[in-house]
Amino acid sequence: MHTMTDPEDNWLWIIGPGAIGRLLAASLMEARQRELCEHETSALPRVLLLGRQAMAGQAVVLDMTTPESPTFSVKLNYSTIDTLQDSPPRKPSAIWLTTKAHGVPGVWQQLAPHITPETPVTCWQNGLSAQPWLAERHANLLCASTTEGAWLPAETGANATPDADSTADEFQHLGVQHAGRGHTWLGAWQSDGDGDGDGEPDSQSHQAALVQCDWLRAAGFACEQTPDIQTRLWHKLAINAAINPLVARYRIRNGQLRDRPFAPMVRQAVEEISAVLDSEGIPAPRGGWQALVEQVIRATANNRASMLQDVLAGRPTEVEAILGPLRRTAARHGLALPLLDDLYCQLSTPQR
Ligand code: KPL
Repeated sequence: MHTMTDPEDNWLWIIGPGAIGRLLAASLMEARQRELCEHETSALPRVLLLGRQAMAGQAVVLDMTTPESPTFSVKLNYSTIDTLQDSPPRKPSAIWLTTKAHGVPGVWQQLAPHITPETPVTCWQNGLSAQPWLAERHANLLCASTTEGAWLPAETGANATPDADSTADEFQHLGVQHAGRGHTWLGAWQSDGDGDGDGEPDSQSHQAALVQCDWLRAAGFACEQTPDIQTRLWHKLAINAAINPLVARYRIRNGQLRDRPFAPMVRQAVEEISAVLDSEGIPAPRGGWQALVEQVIRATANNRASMLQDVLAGRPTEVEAILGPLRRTAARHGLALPLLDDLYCQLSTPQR
């Protein structure tokens, strides 16, 4: 029998077992097992998935369907954030935060006592509220921006509870559907005054970003390290701001934005957004903002956007994380955002 090289102390904590958290956890664990089988060694970390909800045991099975292959299943360690206090697991070598943006402050309060200032923490949130908030509290901060498409199967929605079938083999099963392949950018957060956007090649966070890009590539994701993650985050925010509030407000699929009366609203939203980004010096995409937003609407025509799904499920939305930074930047530059302000107000009051 062969001895497998499998460093015991290389643990990645993924906090937030939503669609992206499950996608990342399942893909990394599958790649790690494959590497161990083929080469008897793997530089990929073990994964501990952390969530709020207690599961049947200290492990779960993730069942993932992918665009190319049948469902595969991987078992991985699971713990609740609440139990970190009582039985702290092995210290992590890195942390990926995959909760919604508004979940970050609560999670951070419970997490901070268990990690050192050197632990690299990567924010995977939409919008631009969690990242600057965390940058004030933790220096070794990375951010990721991804266009991977992942959904929770209906029967295992965000509030899934263990069911009789799923515990037949003693572990609770969590599903995730990898709906479409995309691209991921990863980079060190540059706090104001950190430099001129060309990064600090020797910084801890930069090194961590290179390592984590390797992990993601080994797990099958197209990933690029970037010295300017802020611009990437603004671009994703712009797309989300043009699409999500409108589809959530009118409860329509993305593709319906091409029809009347919505198409002129999209154009107005994009005009308001691009004026804010121009004033902030954020470079526009090559073909312009209108073309980029139209292209995303076309590519995701059949989707119910994440904000619409939150509204329909009665969950808090990411409206603050997405429209909040635009509204604050607009106020700083004296710009009016009539449509986006109106959508912000409507979506900030509880939806029925
Ligand atoms: O990212 C998205 C989301 O749903 O949050 C878009 C691009 C709008 C696709 O639905």
